[in-house]
Amino acid sequence: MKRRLILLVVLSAVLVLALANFRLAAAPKVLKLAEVHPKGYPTELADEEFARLVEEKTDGALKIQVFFGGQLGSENDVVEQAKLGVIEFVRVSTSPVVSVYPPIGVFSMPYIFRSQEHMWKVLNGSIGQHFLDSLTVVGLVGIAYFDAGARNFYANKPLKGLADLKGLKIRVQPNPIMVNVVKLLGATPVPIAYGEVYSALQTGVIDGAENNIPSWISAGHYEVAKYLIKDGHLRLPELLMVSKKFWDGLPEEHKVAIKEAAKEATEFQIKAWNEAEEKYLAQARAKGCVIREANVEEFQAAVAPLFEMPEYSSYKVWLNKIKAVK
Ligand code: GTR
Repeated sequence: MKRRLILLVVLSAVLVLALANFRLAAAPKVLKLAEVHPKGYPTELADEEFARLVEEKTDGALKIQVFFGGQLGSENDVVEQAKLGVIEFVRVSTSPVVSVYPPIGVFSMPYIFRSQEHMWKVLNGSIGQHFLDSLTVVGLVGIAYFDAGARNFYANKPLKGLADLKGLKIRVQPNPIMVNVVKLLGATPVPIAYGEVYSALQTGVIDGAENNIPSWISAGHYEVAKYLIKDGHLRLPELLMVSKKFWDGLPEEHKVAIKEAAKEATEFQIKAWNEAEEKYLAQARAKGCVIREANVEEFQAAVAPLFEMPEYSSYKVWLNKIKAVK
């Protein structure tokens, strides 16, 4: 009887251990996704939707946690970390990618998209696919674009026209093309990370910045810089990318699931974006912000020499292709 009891105890212990082991083996892998925007911002909402879809499509095998609000670092930092495989997914602007993959700087050239529709035709066509695919050479896998609307200038002083930008210290993303654009417009470019813009405005390190209306409002920049001039110099696509190091170790069915999820997340994001643009514009008006329409031709003429700079000559072929997309 005693022997039987001991055997039973031993067998139960073995069973418990085996079950625990099985649980461990089947536990979903938790993956990181870096996002600079706060919770509820349209790209963050799309990241969450992407995470939900990936979990659903991989039957719970892949679980993505969205680290919003820049918790994992600046966009330039997280791009580097994704290259190393420390972070699996990043949602960033195409701008910080220019430092690791200069050809994508084509999208940072000003006034190249005629409208939101034109941009999406380009991104959904062979040009967009080319740039997503070519990121693998630097250790990144591009899986989707998101919408970031159009960027405009804003400052702590009234901006009625190009002349008002003269001499102002304007924050730009750490991207050499934007440095040149702002110089050509007569202002002083100050490249700093997104997370530092608010305090730089408050302390007077900068007089203004440039971004889309949802960022201007959601990051609180409008509190210090309430004058915005709508020149729409950039429609800078956002990118959702995977670390190639991580990607290469995935089974084929998970790659397919991630790509499908990214496609659906893009559709979701565009809708969220369009709603957010209206919502934030209404907020800007309610908060007493001053929004003026720019004489865009005046701005375009000022930046025209950029297109003749030798460092951007390799962009010409792509710029012509983009222009030709009807
Ligand atoms: C926003 C973009 C962010 C970040 C930011 C910036 O429009 O969504 O990813 O790039 O601009 O200006 O740094």
